[in-house]
Amino acid sequence: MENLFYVGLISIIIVFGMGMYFTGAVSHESPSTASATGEHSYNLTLVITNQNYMQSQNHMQPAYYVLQDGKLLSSAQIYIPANSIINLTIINYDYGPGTVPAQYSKVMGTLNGTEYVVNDTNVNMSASQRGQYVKSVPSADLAHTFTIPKLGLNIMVPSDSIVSAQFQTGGPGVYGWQCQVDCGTGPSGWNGAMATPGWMMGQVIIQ
Ligand SMILES: [Cu+2]
Repeated sequence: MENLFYVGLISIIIVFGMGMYFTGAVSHESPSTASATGEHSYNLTLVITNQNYMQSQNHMQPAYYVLQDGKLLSSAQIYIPANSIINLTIINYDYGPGTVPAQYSKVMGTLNGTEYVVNDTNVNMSASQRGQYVKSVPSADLAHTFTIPKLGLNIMVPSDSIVSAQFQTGGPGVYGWQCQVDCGTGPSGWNGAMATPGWMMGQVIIQ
């Protein structure tokens, strides 16, 4: 009985120590935490605004930004850590609808294959409207996606919503991200923001 007590005590000390180690090791990065298992996790927050003037198109266009340290930064290059759980939050001030290629009509590549969607968060929110886990979003409600095709990651972003999801990164690498909803300019809707880094596409650098 006494032995069990010490085994338990030592386990607690080891787990606590690892937690402190990981917390300390990542404290120079923006919001990061260590999960109960000691696995490195990282909070990535993206913001989508509309009505950004794009000079080359002479047109207002939607754009993704990275929210970091209280500032909106370009999404042309998004940095996330390797071998980590990424806690992704997308705050979307834009509306749809738009069309998406069939292969991106469902949530993919997240833990449990779901994402958590809170609609209409800026007004009229009540406890009963506080969001739901979904595996897809009807195209009538869809404004954008955050998609990393080569990683099989597809996050669907409804109009005027906040979306959260978790996904796991592997080793280091550079991957393209692209919104898959035709929210740009031109006959296909794939010009303008859809074809411009830092607007509806860019790179994800896993390091
Ligand atoms: Cu888009």
